[in-house]
Formats: sequence, structure tokens, C-alpha cells
Amino acid sequence: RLSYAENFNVAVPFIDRHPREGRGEKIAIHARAGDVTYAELAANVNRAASGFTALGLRPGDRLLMIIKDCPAFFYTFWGAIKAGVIPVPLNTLLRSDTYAFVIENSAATAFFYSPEFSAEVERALELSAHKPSHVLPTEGANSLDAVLAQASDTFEAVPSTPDSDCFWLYSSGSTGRPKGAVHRQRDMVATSVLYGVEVLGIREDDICYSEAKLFFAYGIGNALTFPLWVGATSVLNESKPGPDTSFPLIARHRPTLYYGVPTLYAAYLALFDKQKPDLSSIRACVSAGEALPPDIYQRWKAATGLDILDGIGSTEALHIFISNRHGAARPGSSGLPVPGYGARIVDDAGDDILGAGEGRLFISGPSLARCYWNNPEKTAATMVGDWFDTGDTYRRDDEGFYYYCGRTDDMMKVGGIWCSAFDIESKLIEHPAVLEAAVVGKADAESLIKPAAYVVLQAGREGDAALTAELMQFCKSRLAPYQYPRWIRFVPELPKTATGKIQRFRLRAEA
Ligand code: 3SK
Repeated sequence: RLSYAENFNVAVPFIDRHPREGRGEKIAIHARAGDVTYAELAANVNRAASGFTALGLRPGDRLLMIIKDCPAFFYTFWGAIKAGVIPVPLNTLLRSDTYAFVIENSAATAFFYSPEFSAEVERALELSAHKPSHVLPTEGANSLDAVLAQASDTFEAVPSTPDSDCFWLYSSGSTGRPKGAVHRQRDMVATSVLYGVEVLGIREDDICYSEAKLFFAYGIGNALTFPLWVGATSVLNESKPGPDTSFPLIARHRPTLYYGVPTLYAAYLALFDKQKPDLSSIRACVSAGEALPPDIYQRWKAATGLDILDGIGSTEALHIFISNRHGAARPGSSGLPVPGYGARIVDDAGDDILGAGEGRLFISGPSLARCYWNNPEKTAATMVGDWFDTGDTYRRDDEGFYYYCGRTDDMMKVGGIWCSAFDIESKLIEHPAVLEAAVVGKADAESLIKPAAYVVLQAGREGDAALTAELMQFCKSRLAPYQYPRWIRFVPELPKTATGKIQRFRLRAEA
């Protein structure tokens, strides 16, 4: 089911095909500035490809994008690909020093950004020794808009092959410098067919709403590639996701597929007493980014009647490679491998664990990045033959369901027994006073590692000694005795990445 022509430019099946197949007048994108039809999308992608070529960009050149979720993201990304240029979408919430690193690491020729981010972009350019030849905002004078206005709306896709480099995504990781995962032309087809169509069941009449932004691999699949693969519609939110921006969009556009992250499911549940959007248009909810605690799954189901399909993916795999299935979701489990992907759990010696034990999760599949750009050490350390080391610790049950136990480095040995931060966090958030929790290892007076919890309370709750004792007792009575947190600190919020992952390394450093 995955076969490609020898000359294959992936912009053709995702963009050019739709007007030819009679979808020209169908809405591809609902955006703040207005709707974009498939015909308009195809014409603007051609304008971008023609305009980039006229600027002097050549196949293989890198084009950095710090662009909010708006149609310009689609035009720039697909226009670059059609012209053989490599688009590199970047997290819009990073700081100038990281952007400066990426400008140098990628040796980019062009840099397009939404005007909102101009201050960070200017500082990054000052810091970087490499200067891209073309640095343009998406709007205003001398901008992407101006390039599009002057360019032809026809463009012949630059010849390519399924294995040619297509786009990069920088993976933030929990520590260290970002690494540019190099994706091939065929990778977006693989994720769209294998997860989008075969697991999620996305269809032409779907309207997709993703809380995860387009710069994130999860968001790219949810809102950009899966809908375009089947001719569906995507609803874009230019602003920070949350009740104030997402609820009105859900009310207005009535999405059928909703892609969330555990933090937002929990935050919305906490609001439902006072403010509950009409979710009746939604036929399926997806969660990724971090493992979904079973308690959140159960409460969401009770409040909305909807299952959440939890899954795990990665920037390097481009999207979800282990997922629950419709009508058979198993709370607390990431599910079963997506068709076409392999999964192995290995011990420290690299041997497969076939039974119940915990170990490192390796995956294989047709959308894995080819390498990290200019980083042979990290490539060699994580991409071993056909297998990619996810850095996650997992276990598998008798029926083949996979269970997340934490990042490999979030595991701690307590009294000689491996202990998962995720299990303790899941327990803590079952307590009605707790909104969110993160657990890390902390050395006690004897330098022995014990769990320490950082807890965000539900609105109106006070963190005091009585609640600390109550939460410790709550965990003690429901988890293995060694697993209860020996310290509990109440905090107003947890440190998170732009994509909502808890930055436990920050808490570890503090602990
Ligand atoms: O973190 C995840 O689960 C994920 C899912 C899809 C795509 C990318 C990522 C990182």
C-alpha cells in the first residue's frame, strides 16, 4: 500500500491532486484571516515555489520557518518542497540563542517568520555567524506576501525521488542542543496512510482541530498532512491553545477529529463545571506528546462520552507509531504498534525482553528520519540499523499492549527497585485536589534516591502540611510502599516544553 513513482515530489499528491479530482472549491483551511479552498491552496503553493526559485533558492537549500499556525505556513512549507528546497519549521516559542544555533547548524539560505517573532529573529541573526541570504516576514512590505503577489500561480514540481531529503524537524530533547531530524519525501505519505487512514480512519468529510502547533511533528500530521492526504479540512488556531481560543473555534467550526495533549485534557476537565464547550461534532479524540494517565481518560469519557485514542510518537518517526484503536482503547496503555512499524523492548545488554519486564523501546518503520543533520555521534547513538532508540522505558503485556513507564532517564531505583515517575504522577492526579503532578528522583540524607513530587493544585485548594500528609498516604495506600513521594512541593505551574511535555530535567536540577 506504500508504492511510489521513481520521480516523486510529495507536493503533487498532497496539493496538486485535489483541484484535478474536483475538490478545488472545497475548504482546505479555516483560518482567522478567512477560508482557503483547495484551488487557492494549490495556486499559492505554486506562487511560493515560483517566488522562492526567483529569489535564487536552489534544490537542497534550507529555508527556516518561524511561522504561526496560519495559511502562510502551508504555502511556505509546500512551496519549498515543490521547488526542491528543504523547509525547516521551528518551534515559535524558542529564544534567540537557540535560533542562532539552528541558523548556523542548518546553514540556511532563507528565513521566513511571522512578524510577531521579529524581535527574537533579529537577535538570533545578530548572534549567528552564518547569515541567510533572504530573511523575510510573512506579512508587510518586502514580505512573503509580496513574493507571492509577484509570482506565477503555475509551477512544475522539481523532480525528486521517494528517498530524497524533503524537510527537517529539530527535536528539542530534554537536554542539550536541538538535533535536526532529516525526513524524506516519502515519510509524510507513510504517516498519513499508516496512522492517519488505517488507525485514525481520517476521511474526506473530516474537520480536524489540533491543539498541537504545526511546528511540532504531532501538529504537522494532525493539521497539515493527514487532512490534505484525504481532502479533509483543517481548522487553524494562530494563538496559544487553551479554553479562550480553542472553545470558540470548536463552537464555530464543529470539528470531527480533535487532537489534544494530556495537559489540556486535564485543564479542560477542571473547567467543565463552569464552562463546557459543545463537543457533539467530535467523533474521535487523540492524545500524544506524553502518556495519558488513565484517570484523565476515564474522567474525559465520563464527561464527554468520547474515547481518547492515546498514542506515542516522536519527531524522528514523524508521528504516532504505537496507538490505541477505536472502540478498544486500553486506559493507561499507549496501545499496539501501528501497522508497518516494529517495536522491541530491550535490556541494558541490548537483548530483547520477550516477557513482562521493562526496558528501552526501539522502533522501526517507513517514516523514520534518515539521520540528524551534521551530528554523526547522535545519529550513531540512536539510529542503529533499521531501529531507533526512543529513549522511553516501556513494558508489554501478554496481549501485546505497550505501557509507558517513563523516559529512560526518568526511571529511578528506589530501594533497588525500578520505579516509574509516571506511575506515581498518575496516582497523584487521581486525588481530587491535584490538577497536575511531576515526579523526579531526589537524594535523601543518606544519598539514596527517593521520589519527590511537584504538585499543581486544583483552583481553590491550599497546599499545607495536612494536604501533604494526605497525598503521601493516598499514594502509600495505592502504590507499592516504596513508591510514595517523600517530599511534596506545591507549585503554581510545572515547567513545560512548548509542546506541553514536562521538563523533568529542570525539576531534577532543582531537587
Ligand atoms: O510525543 C509524541 O507522542 C509525538 C507524537 C506524534 C508526533 C510527534 C511526537 C513527538
